[in-house]
Amino acid sequence: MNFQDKVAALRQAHEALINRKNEPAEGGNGIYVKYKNPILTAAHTPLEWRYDFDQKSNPYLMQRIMMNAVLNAGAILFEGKYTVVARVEGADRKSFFAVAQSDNGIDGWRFWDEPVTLPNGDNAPATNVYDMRLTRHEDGWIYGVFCVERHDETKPFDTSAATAAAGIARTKDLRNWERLPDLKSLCQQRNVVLHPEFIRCQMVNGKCVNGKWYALYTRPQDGFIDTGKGGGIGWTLVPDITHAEVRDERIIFGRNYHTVYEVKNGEGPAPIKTAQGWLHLAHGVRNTASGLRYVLYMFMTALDDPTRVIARPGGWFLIPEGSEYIGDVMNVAFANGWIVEENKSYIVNRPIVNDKDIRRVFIYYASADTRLHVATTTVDRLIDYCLHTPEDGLTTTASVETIKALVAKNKGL
Ligand code: M1P
Repeated sequence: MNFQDKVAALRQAHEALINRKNEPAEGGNGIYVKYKNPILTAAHTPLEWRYDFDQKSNPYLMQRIMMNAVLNAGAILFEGKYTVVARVEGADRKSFFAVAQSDNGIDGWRFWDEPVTLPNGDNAPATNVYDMRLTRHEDGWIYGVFCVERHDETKPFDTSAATAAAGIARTKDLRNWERLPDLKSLCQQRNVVLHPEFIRCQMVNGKCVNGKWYALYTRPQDGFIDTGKGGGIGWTLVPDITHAEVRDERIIFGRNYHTVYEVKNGEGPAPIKTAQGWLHLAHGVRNTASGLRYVLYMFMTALDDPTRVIARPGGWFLIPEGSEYIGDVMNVAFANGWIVEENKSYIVNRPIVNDKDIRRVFIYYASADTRLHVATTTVDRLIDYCLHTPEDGLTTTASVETIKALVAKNKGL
């Protein structure tokens, strides 16, 4: 094959991959539908990022820049398209952000021509950035809050010692990003999520103090890997997002012995507002003989107080299954993006039908830190899941009693 034919074949195969239709996977649990194919992989990244198409400088048509993975993505509806800002990781282990869009949220995902150019602002340069949570805030900006990783200069001889902070950037068009100062915090933070609404009432000694604060979900950690005494999903209010600092941080959903969030517990994407409360998707981590296991779980908080947990379904909600299990970091399901469908006029006008919130939800989750998938469901199903899945009773006895109660109910039918 001559050079031009090779280029044509490469382009044809890439287009075929991008245009491949996705089908619902068989089976399922009635809560959500998974799909047969991942929506984005390293192979979906534009060929121009990887190949030098100049025959003179690349006569063998070799990949000059290799891509390793496409994973944890922030997600948003943007100009009528399902849009993710994905974590793309190159062969050099450096992650960067890249925008990809689809018309239906399930297939046809295509990256924009270039990765995101993220300015440093006044912050020290980062070695690595990842896991951007997107929040369309009521102040009119789209915020991206992400992990900023730097070498820990207090340990010059430890080449894997790192520090994690939350970087904050905002945009109106996903092309031009204004970088704000990193979140100031006394401990390490790398799973920080901006709540979409201002908090206008802060309870102090049982009394409401009126104001207008940005609210951040945090995940305080003593070390880069070690959680230490860091307790789980935290909450902090910030008067000025352009100088964000964790002053008062309290844990709203902690870690717990022998649960799926025993070792780490962090908020996933920004929560979804529903008539019955805020829906939260989060990750829980436990340790096993084969390393950390990351699963997704859900909870709900009160509409008038996003810190008050009102539903705590027990156990995991979504795990890596089958081939999802395998990849760079085995046994990991991670999500920092979901989209609730709001752009269809029939849904905007009639979101509640027969007491059910029929808006579709697209959950973007990555498996094994390697590829990005979608699972679809509805707001109503997620509420039903949260309100009617039994809580974790925290002991074997309690779990058995919960199962027996269900058996007895079924026998009585
Ligand atoms: O490898 C699993 C995850 O590990 C880190 O997550 P966390 O900070 O929650 O422990 C991140 O590197 C994340 O991207 C990755 O999916």
